[in-house]
Amino acid sequence: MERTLILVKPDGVQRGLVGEIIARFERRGLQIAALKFLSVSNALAEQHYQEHAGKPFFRSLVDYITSCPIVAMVVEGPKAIDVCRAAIGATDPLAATPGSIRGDYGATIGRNLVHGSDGPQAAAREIELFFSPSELHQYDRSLTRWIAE
Ligand code: DAT
Ligand code: MG
Repeated sequence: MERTLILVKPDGVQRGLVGEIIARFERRGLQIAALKFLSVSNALAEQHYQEHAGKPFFRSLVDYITSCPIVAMVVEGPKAIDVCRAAIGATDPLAATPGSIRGDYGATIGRNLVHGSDGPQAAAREIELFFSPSELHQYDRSLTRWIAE
């Protein structure tokens, strides 16, 4: 069982796609472990995107994620990190497969709607940045056995 951090970025909120995007993960069979609506501070944005510090697009990335409240969620399931990355689609929406979130709703790399952690270490680090342990919920869902053996 894996957990991963998902963010519905400001363009997803502004465009009224929060419900649609959350539904994509629910329908994929992922279980919600945590969910909140928050404004991202400059400091949190810089920490979250620390691997991109120094890149030419870093400042605009931080400005973008801090420009409007976002939805942060933790979802879990077998191979949740890769399942979510597949549901989200390639970083550049132009290259994202139709049927993925970015492939269906995105057009440019600077407005690609959603974030998903890219590996187990990133997931652990990012979940801790956005959620305290008491905000993460463990519970049994009866349909889980119909999603994974
Ligand atoms: P992803 O969000 O698919 O994990 P990433 O971690 O490589 O992609 O980059 C984080 C975000 O930074 C990405 O969602 C959009 C932006 N970004 C990445 N590469 C970029 C580029 N070459 N030009 C502009 N923005 C870029
Ligand atoms: Mg990334």
